[in-house]
Amino acid sequence: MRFLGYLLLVASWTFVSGDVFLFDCSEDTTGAELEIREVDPVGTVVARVSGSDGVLQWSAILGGSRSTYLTQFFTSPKFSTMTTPENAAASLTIARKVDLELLEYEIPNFWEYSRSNGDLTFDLEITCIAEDTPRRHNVHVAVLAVNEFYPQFLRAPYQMAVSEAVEPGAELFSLTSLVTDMDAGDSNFTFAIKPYMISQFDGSRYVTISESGDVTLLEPLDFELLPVGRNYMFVNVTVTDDGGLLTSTSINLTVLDANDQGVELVYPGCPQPCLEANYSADVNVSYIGEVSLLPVPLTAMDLDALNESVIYTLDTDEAANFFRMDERTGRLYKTAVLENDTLGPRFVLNVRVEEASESSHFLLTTVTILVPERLAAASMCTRLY
Ligand SMILES: *[C@@H]1O[C@H](CO)[C@@H](O)[C@H](O)[C@H]1NC(C)=O
Ligand SMILES: *[C@@H]1O[C@H](CO)[C@@H](O)[C@H](O)[C@H]1NC(C)=O
Ligand SMILES: *[C@@H]1O[C@H](CO)[C@@H](O)[C@H](O)[C@H]1NC(C)=O
Ligand SMILES: *[C@@H]1O[C@H](CO)[C@@H](O)[C@H](O)[C@H]1NC(C)=O
Ligand SMILES: *[C@@H]1O[C@H](CO)[C@@H](O)[C@H](O)[C@H]1NC(C)=O
Ligand SMILES: *[C@@H]1O[C@H](CO)[C@@H](O)[C@H](O)[C@H]1NC(C)=O
Ligand SMILES: *[C@@H]1O[C@H](CO)[C@@H](O)[C@H](O)[C@H]1NC(C)=O
Ligand SMILES: [Ca+2]
Ligand SMILES: [Ca+2]
Ligand SMILES: [Ca+2]
Repeated sequence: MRFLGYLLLVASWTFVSGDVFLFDCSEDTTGAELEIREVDPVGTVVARVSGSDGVLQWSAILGGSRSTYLTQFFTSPKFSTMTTPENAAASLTIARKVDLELLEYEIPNFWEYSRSNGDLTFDLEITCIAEDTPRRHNVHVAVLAVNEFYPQFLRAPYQMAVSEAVEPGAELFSLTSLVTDMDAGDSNFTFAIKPYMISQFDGSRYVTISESGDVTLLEPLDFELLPVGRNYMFVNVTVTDDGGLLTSTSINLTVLDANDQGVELVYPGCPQPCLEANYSADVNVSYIGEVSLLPVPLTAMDLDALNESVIYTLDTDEAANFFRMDERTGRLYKTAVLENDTLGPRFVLNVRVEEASESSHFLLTTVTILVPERLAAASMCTRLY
C-alpha cells in the first residue's frame, strides 16, 4: 500500500496495477497509455476509476474520429454492491475480444491506424462524474498483436524437376511468395532445410535455402546413380514466422536424365560399360549379302536412360567399296565381289558407333574380316614356293 501511495504522489492521476489502469476521478487527465493484447479475454479489466459515482461513459477515437464500432468492444459493469461514495469505483472491461484479424477485416483503412507489425492504436475517452462534475480521461490504447497463426505454404507440397546437367549454384525454386500468415500485420519469415524423416529419400544435402526462401543446388545431381525407376527425393523445408511458429512441407525433387553418358557395346563378357570389343566374320570373295558377326551382332546402347538411338557407320576407305553397314541396326552387308582390291586375306573394318544426338558421344570398334579362300590360296602359295 505504501508503494501505491508513493506512485499516487508522483502522478496523482494514473498508475499501473498489473495491466489495469487506475484513475482518480478528481480531475481531468491526458497522456495515460494503456496496452492490451488482442487475445485478452472478455471481462478483462482495463481501467478502474475511483472517487466517482460509479457510472462511466467512454468512446473510442480512431484517427481523430469517434468509432462506434470500437467503442462497443468495451463495457462498464454495474456494481451491485456500492460502498460509500468516496471509494466507489467503476471499471471498464473488455466486452469483445479485440481481435486484430477481425478488425483488419472490419475497419476500413485499418492500416492507417496500425503499425506494420499489426498493433492497433486508438484513444479512449473515459468520462466519470465526481460530485456532479464530469471528469474526462484521455487514454492512448495500443492493442498488441499476438502471433496466433502458423505460417502456411501455399499450394504445398511442391514438385520440382531438375536436370542432372544443372550445375551447383543454380537457383531452382523460390518459396518467397508462397508463404502466408493469417496474423494481422507483416510477418518476417525465415526459411530452412531440415532432414527428411525417411532417410533414403532425403534430398537435403543437395540443396540449400536462403533466409528469404530461394532454393539453390549445392551438390551435383546424378541420374545414373539413383535407383532405377526412383529418380526423386524429398527436401523438407521449414518456415518460421517472427513469433517462432514453424511449419514444414516437402519438395519432391525429381532428377531428370541428361545426356551426360556415351554409348556402350552389348558384348558377352565385356566389363560394363563396354567401350571396347572386337568382332570378326568370314566372307567368301564372291559372296553378296548380310555378314554375320562373331561372337554377337554389333549392338550398342546409350548409357543414359534417355536411350537415344545409335548410329553405326563404317569408317574405312577401300573396304567401303565392298561393304555397307546399316546405320540404324549395325548390320553388315557385303555388296560387291572382292575384285581388283588390295585387301588381302585378313583386314579390319573400323566402325564408328555414335549417339544420335547433338552430343558427340561415340566409340570406335573393329570388325576383323577373314577371307578363307584367300587364306587357303596364300598357304598354297607358301607351300608352292
Ligand atoms: C522484419 O525484418 C526486418 C529486417 O530484419 C525489420 O526491419 C522489420 O522491422 C521486420 N518486420 C517485422 C514485422 O518484424
Ligand atoms: C521436417 O522438419 C521438421 C523440423 O525439423 C520436422 O518436424 C518434420 O517432421 C520434418 N518432416 C519430414 C516429412 O521429415
Ligand atoms: C515425385 O515426383 C515424380 C515426378 O513427378 C513422381 O513420378 C513421383 O511419383 C513423385 N513421388 C511421390 C512419392 O510423390
Ligand atoms: C581388340 O583388338 C585389338 C587389336 O587387336 C586389341 O588391342 C584389343 O585388346 C582387343 N580388344 C578386345 C576387347 O578384345
Ligand atoms: C564360302 O564358300 C565355301 C565353298 O566355296 C562354302 O562352303 C562356305 O559356306 C562359304 N562361306 C561363306 C561365309 O559364304
Ligand atoms: C532402348 O531403345 C531400344 C530401341 O530403340 C530398345 O530396344 C531398348 O530396349 C531400349 N533400352 C532401354 C534400356 O530402354
Ligand atoms: C577389275 O579389273 C578388270 C581388269 O582391269 C576389269 O575388267 C574389271 O571390270 C574390274 N572389276 C571391277 C569390279 O572393277
Ligand atoms: Ca504467425
Ligand atoms: Ca494475431
Ligand atoms: Ca544421364
